[in-house]
Amino acid sequence: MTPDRIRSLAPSVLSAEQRESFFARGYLCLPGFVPRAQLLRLRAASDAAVTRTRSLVASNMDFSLDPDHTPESPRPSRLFRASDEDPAFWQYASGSPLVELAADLVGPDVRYREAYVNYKCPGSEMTVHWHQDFAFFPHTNPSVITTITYPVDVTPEMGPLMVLPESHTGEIFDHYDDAGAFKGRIGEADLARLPLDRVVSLPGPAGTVIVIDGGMVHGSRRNESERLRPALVIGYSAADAFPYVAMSPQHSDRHTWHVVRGRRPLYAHHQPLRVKVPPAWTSEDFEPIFNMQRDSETSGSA
Ligand SMILES: O=C(O)CCC(=O)C(=O)O
Repeated sequence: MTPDRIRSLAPSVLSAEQRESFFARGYLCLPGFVPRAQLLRLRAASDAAVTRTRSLVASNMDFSLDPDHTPESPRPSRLFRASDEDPAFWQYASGSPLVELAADLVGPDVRYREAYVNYKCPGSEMTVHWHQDFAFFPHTNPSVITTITYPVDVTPEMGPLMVLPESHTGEIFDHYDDAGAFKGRIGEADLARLPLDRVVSLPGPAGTVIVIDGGMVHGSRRNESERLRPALVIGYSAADAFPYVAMSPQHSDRHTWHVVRGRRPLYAHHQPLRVKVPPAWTSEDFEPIFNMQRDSETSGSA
């Protein structure tokens, strides 16, 4: 699906202006997007996941934990495969209004990718350095999006998502280091070429949904507040965009790569894009983004 084909179809949850703004700027921030009842279910599911980490002493296939996590003072950093972990997450990821939002942006046939929750605990060092999602899972065409839902109010000091508007129209940067290790972040030399003074921070009230293009340069700072910052991340693509590599076992849930709206395509749509192929994402070489980014800490912080 190309933007021109998508434009020929009327949007259902966005206005035509919002859709144009997404194509031009690479992101939308939609406060109040999640209906109240659904928001309460998501918040309860997120809280219940935090409570489940009380039985854990170390990270596992379901949760990544902060180094100072204890069962008495639970400090998760990521819930993997949220759609499998709680029906509330899958109901949200596979239903309206989120899938309709995806359809407005990638076309009527929508492929689901993944769902996970990033938790930034108060006092946590967790920073997400500048990166582009497409570098983690390149597809045969760029009709790939990520949605971020805030189940609670996210204020500016809580480490909200930050985006560099229009960066989705440029190149997909190298996310490997000079030694050939995938670092999940854009290197210093490339960052120096980017107008990071134009970065936009996106705090928002509970129920805000942010959607970014797979090529968007984005990241987030640490949580400087006393409150937990959960962010539910759910990805989709046009159904005719096929991934080059499998998802890591940590991120691959029962529904990964399923078409959740419209029809399963019989042909892939190809659009040439130069992007390095990421690692094979076996369980052994997979690390959550903040771990793989951490051992190359430099001034390129978000
Ligand atoms: O949780 C965040 O602030 C950033 C999320 C993100 O960019 C990611 O998980 O790739």
